Amino acid sequence: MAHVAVIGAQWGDEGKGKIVDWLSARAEVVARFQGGHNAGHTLVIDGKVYKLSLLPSGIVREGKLSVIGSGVVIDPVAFASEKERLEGQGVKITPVNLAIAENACLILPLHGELDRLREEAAGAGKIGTTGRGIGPAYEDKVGRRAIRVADLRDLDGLESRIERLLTHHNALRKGFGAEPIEPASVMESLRHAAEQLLPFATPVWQLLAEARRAGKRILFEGAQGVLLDVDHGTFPYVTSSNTVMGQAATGTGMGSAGQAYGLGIVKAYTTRVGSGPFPTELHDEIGQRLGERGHEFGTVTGRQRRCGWFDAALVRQSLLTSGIDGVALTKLDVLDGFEKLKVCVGYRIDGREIDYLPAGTAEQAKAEPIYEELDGWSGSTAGARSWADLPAEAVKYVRRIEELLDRPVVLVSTSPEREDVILMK
Ligand code: 2SA
Ligand code: MG
Repeated sequence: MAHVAVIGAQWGDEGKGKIVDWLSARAEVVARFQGGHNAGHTLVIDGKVYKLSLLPSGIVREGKLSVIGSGVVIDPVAFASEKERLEGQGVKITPVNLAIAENACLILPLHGELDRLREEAAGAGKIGTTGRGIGPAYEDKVGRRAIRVADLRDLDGLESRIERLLTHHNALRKGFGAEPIEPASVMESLRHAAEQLLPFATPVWQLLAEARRAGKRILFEGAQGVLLDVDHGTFPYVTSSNTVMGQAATGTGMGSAGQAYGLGIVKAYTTRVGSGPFPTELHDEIGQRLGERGHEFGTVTGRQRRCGWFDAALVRQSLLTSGIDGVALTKLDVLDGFEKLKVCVGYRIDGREIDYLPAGTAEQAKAEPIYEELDGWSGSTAGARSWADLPAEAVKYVRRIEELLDRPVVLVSTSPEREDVILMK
């Protein structure tokens, strides 16, 4: 299979970074197509930890081309600091191994501020965003107010665009009691952005078309997860981009990306950070144990993640809406030592049984999980690299998940280390 799209099939943090890193050994190009520096991908390579937010995971491997597609919203300040941090760890980042879509939209300081102002004002009704300005930046894109990377080539010509942007933002800010922003401060941000981004700016759709023609393998790296998709996720508790596989095409300009092999990354239990429905959430010591064993804290914000049992009904839905062909199951080792494991196979809503989560917020709030109970295992799966290393009950757990999801589990990850992977035939 030539091209692969790696898609988180839950609420993010499924361990995509490690899988993308592992797969990138077998690809020439790694491209991001949505989100921004709200993503948090942790790679552990020979004991060394790399934390990526905006840059594609391919950046840590030499000889790979990393692409930031136009579907990504780019914060130049975050870009500069992430680049500097990685360079400090010995990673080379040059226009030879990094390309940024010239038609991508920018995240400016005013976007982050608006994001945080809104969240603060919302109190208990907040979304629980990462506060990185992702939502407001996408709003400006769709609202046709955004400044794009290519615009930075002609800063002097941006006066009227900045004015239009500020007419909108200053009116919003007024509503929150925040001071208006002066055009000069936006211009200063843009000057910095031009310096940071322009060396990497290029029509990436062309690069990808050439790579494709040359028979190079392209890996599309999703961020967040399908349940955070603005169309198919648990709206309004979602991020502001499409996270499903179809976005790999629009978010890079490689129209045929939808034909890639869809690899869904699925954690062996469930986590979510931020507000919103989570039918299998555990508020007891089991949930706590999952969080501790799985080190469930946000990579970007350090926020504690909510934890619960595996939800097969929800993931099955994700796989279908996203066009997933096969599954990589991650963090199986976190379940080591549990006597019993539960898997959600559907929901009861007002006494009615259904096998998917309906779109209505009220119905979602009422959804009670229907569980199936499986035996746990006392042995360890941590670091296993072959099927034969797994306890029999762990094999059963994986096989049952496979049945419930109606997709093959093609890969199992058993630790954060790059090489701790079981490949299914
Ligand atoms: P936003 O900031 O507008 O995208 O937030 C909207 C919702 O999307 C969720 N979201 C995430 N959920 C899990 N992981 C994410 N990335 C980081 C990580 C998060 C972190 O990998 O750990 O460090 O906290 C991510 N990004 C966005 C967010 O929680 C809101 O529910
Ligand atoms: Mg993450």
